[in-house]
Amino acid sequence: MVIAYIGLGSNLSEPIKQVESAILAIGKTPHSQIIQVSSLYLSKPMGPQDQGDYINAVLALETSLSAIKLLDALQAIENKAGRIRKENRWGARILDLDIILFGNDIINTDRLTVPHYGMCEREFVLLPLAEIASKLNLPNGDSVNFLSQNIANNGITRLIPS
Ligand code: A4P
Ligand code: MG
Repeated sequence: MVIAYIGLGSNLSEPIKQVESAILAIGKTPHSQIIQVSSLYLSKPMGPQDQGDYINAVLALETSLSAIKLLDALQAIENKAGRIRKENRWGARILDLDIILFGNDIINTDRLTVPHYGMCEREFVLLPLAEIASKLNLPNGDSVNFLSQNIANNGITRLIPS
């Protein structure tokens, strides 16, 4: 079993609902169970600014799937949510599910780069990750807590559950 950290993001079609239903769907992944879920965060768009704010979260999934099988499962959930893959980089999306970390593995294949290539520059990944895993270190030894405390927060806000 490994613990995978999955980043969730949405800025279209009722983003809070998109992220909440994605969490439920990820909970049904075979050979896996969710062990922690961060709060939801409201974040300013990284990339093109002519798009709405994002809802982001991170969850911890204990799984015996391989990383590639987990990616297949996450992409099936994205597709079911109506995700259309477009050319425009960093554009608006109904649902984006990224494997942020997969245990201590370092993966560099055509389909997977883990740790996620952007995780250390993204407050919308580091803050929710530090909320549920403040003692975690990356495979290169960097501390999640340290990284999260030293990143510009770009106006991100943690949503308090109602
Ligand atoms: N892929 C490689 N590594 C991974 C990984 N670790 N996890 C491959 C998931 N997928 C991975 O992904 C393209 C391909 O990346 C996949 O087929 C998979 O084989 P995609 O989801 O189709 O494309 P994408 O997510 O649009 O790619 P890109 O450019 O990496 O987008 P980002 O970097 O995820 O950025 N602003 C805020 N505030 N919050 C956000 O969540 N998200 C984005 C998207 C832009 N701005 C944002 C946010
Ligand atoms: Mg993605």
